[in-house]
Amino acid sequence: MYRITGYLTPSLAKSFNIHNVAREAHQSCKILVIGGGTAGCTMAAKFTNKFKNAKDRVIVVEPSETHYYQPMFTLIGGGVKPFESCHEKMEKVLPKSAKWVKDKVTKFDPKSNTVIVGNGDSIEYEYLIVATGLQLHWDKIPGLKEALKDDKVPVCSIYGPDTVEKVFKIIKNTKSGTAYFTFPSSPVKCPGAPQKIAYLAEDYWRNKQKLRDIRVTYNTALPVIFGVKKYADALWKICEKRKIDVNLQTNLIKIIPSKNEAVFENLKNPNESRTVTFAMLHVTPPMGPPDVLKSHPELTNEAGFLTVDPQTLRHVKYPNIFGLGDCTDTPNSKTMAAIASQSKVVFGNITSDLDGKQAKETYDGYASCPLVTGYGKCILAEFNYKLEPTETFPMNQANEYFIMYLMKKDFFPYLYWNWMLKGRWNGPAVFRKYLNLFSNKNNVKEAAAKTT
Ligand code: UQ1
Repeated sequence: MYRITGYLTPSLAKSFNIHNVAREAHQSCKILVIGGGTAGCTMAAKFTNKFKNAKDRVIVVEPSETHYYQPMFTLIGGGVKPFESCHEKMEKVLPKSAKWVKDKVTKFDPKSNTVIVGNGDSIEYEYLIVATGLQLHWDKIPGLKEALKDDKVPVCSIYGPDTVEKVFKIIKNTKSGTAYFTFPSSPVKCPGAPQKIAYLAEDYWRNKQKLRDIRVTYNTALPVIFGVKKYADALWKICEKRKIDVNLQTNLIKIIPSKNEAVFENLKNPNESRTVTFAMLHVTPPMGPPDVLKSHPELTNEAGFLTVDPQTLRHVKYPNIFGLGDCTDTPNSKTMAAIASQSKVVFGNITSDLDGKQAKETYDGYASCPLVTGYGKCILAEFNYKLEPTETFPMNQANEYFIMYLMKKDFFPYLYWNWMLKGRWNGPAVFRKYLNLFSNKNNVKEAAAKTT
């Protein structure tokens, strides 16, 4: 068999009558982006804008046909928004002048600045941006996959495009018994979402006057309800007032769909497990880095997350590799708002490198989480690496506000599709600085000053 590396396209191969050719094309670009999710699309947009849409300077490797606005999944699960509101064709969201390689990466070769994709093609880069996101491990909980597929079993999850539509159907059908909402013992994307859906379900049953017969429990593997004390205090009060039972260090390990039973382990005492019968079970699946990162330990930490400097987001070993979004080992909360801030840092630092200047953008760990606490209510949590609140608006954001709910429902999606995916949204740091001139949030003022 011939092995042709170079410029022989399949049609040329056909016209030369060469068969059985292992086609191995080689391409090269200035900026190679791995992943067409939020982080990948945003970075591709920023660089195609910079290169004034010059063709093929930016290549994006992404196998999926569809791009999802995942923050909408909570509201779809709560019956507030239709499924149609959360997705778009990948070809429509990737910048026109970026080249889309519709394949997945199978190998990183950072020493030769090359990656190999599924069909064997190699792509050489000057700068590599890794934005693969993380992987959902539905199969790590025995019984979960079959329970999700079975319409008669009240098990659901807002975490998958294929599973999210079942959530509201189950909320509507639940009449009596105990509803369990879970949070796994792994890093997760949007760590607020597992409890947001619990609040929405509880509010739905409250409005329908079903709470006399339904008990709501939130079961988290974590030792806290939320990582930032200010918001955790507010959330504990909400749970107490609304009689939502919170079980900490409680981890779902198994589902028995035929009996509507779930098994939880007690992480304080791993030999102890408890089997319960559920009226509804909302599962947040365990998550982890994608396999392709796990198989490249020179790029990752022990768990398989890309090792980048937490401030500059530059890879710790390879200076022309950057990472952002859910695939990195930085200790921020994995949210879309975090990506908005990170995108400015990655763009700024690569641009400085290209211009021969000192790279000086730094990321302070900003993340934010619109914690929907019911229909029409939301706490807008904003914080940094130090878990200090870094609030944008001149009010106490630990309180529930209707305006924050409206932002979550209507403004952030608009911001995302029209600004962020076009490379024009860097998070609220600039607004925070000016809006806080009118408030006495001193800690916020200091944090805002540091982010500019
Ligand atoms: C944000 O920037 C963002 O990205 C578009 C989100 O994603 C959906 C958010 O949820 C939030 C809260 C922010 C932060 C923005 C402001 C104005 C606080």
